[in-house]
Amino acid sequence: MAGSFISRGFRGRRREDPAVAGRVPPGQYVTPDFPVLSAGPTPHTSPREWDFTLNGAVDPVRRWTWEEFRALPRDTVTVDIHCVTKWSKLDTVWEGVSLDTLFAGIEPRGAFVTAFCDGGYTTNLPLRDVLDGQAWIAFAYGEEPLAAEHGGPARLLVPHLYFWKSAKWVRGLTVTERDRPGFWESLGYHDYGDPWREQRYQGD
Ligand SMILES: Nc1nc2c(c(=O)[nH]1)N[C@H]1C(S)=C(S)[C@@H](COP(=O)(O)O)O[C@H]1N2
Ligand SMILES: [Mo]
Repeated sequence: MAGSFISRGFRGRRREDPAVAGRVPPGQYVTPDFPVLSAGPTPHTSPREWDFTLNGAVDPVRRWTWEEFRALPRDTVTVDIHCVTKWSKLDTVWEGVSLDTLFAGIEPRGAFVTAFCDGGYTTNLPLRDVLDGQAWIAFAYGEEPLAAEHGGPARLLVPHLYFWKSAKWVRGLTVTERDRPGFWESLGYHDYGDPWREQRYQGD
């Protein structure tokens, strides 16, 4: 009897499981793990060299040093994340600066952004998907500074899209008038990547 009360937590939950019903997009399973998925080696940029830039079709261009960035108002957010390789992780806790804070007082002249990163990774998103409380530049995970393998010192966090859009080691956003495919999007991943519509690959 007693054994039946042992909680399995979210370990290996299938999306049909009532405990997670409505929170797991089609084709995904829930994992307690936090896998590392990187297309290349992990860059190590010290805070002294790190800055964050908003450029491209924006007026004015903005740049924050690490110190300036860390002095900005921050949010703590608890979100579910969904990787295109089919794992989802529920209730992940992050701390970061909202993109609304970074775009305050900036006049964008384009409807798209490309995130760029140390190591050369890029990913594209509609500008409207990173505003209105939907995206952060996260510098902490689970109350600890963000580990380098997960994108530290800072990564983009856009939980409502597949996790490849959440660019690790992010150094800035370029606003563009036309949508320009990023790294995975050029290799056949979906341009937008909505997990609830299973937009994994171009044509989905
Ligand atoms: N710079 C950079 N960002 C990246 C990637 C990458 O290879 N380089 N991989 C993406 C992919 S495919 C996923 S699923 C997530 C994985 O993040 P994690 O390693 O913290 O789980 O980061 C995304 N951001
Ligand atoms: Mo991924």
